[in-house]
Amino acid sequence: MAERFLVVLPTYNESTNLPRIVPRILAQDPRLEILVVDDNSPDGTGRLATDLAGLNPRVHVLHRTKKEGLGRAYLAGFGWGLGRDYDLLFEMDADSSHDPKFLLDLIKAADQGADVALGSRYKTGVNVINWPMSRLLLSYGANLYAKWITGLPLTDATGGFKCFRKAVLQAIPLDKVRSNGYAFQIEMSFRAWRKKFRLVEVPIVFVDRAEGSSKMNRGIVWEGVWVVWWLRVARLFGRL
Ligand SMILES: Nc1nc2c(ncn2[C@@H]2O[C@H](COP(=O)(O)OP(=O)(O)OP(=O)(O)O)[C@@H](O)[C@H]2O)c(=O)[nH]1
Ligand SMILES: [Mg+2]
Repeated sequence: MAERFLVVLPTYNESTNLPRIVPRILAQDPRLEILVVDDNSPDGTGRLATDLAGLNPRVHVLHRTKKEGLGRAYLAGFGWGLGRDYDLLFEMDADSSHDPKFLLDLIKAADQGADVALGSRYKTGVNVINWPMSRLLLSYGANLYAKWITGLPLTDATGGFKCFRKAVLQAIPLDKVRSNGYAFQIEMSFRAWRKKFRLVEVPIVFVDRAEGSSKMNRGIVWEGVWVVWWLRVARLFGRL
């Protein structure tokens, strides 16, 4: 059977961005489909997603009742996609920070044997556009910290533009994944790495969102601070 790919696109108040990004994703490769996972956005993004799904059979939507964070949205989307037997499952932001053209690089890395292909902002220098220096330092520092504590061999462990081979998501006990913000990205990659899957980073350029507002908050940063220690300890005791 022909290969099928699913881009899981979590949204919370992305009504300006969603209708722009969807056709750009679909144009990259005919094997790509999209699952919008909307947490009942007050700005009506969910209704827009339903409309887009009605117009194109390659677009699907999962409505959730309340905002539960990025990690929960992805886990619900992965469950949906695994149940429908997609071969590759992608994570991608809907806020236009992730240019759909890099999907082709992720697909290529998977074709060449990567089990997890990860878009990296820091593999070839610093490829971040329009972030204030404070935000860049936070992200860059968080990555050094995560690498130092967990040993995860990645230049960008907190990035959210990724491609998982189906077998990886089947091997990770998704009901045990506990983190939800940027730490969710670290935890997923860490679990895949511990299970000896092949992680390959591909360089991407990240552009700060032009529309809508950031959902980043202090709780998300603090979660990252302790989750890396939990991963390290769990690894020490052979729990991961
Ligand atoms: N369904 C769902 N989507 C979310 C939630 N939080 C963030 N998102 C979406 O996830 C994607 C990435 O979010 P983040 O990058 O963490 O947040 P952000 O608002 O883009 O913040 P920046 O890192 O400042 O760009 C965007 O498409 C958001 O709309 C949530 O709780 N539920
Ligand atoms: Mg963003």
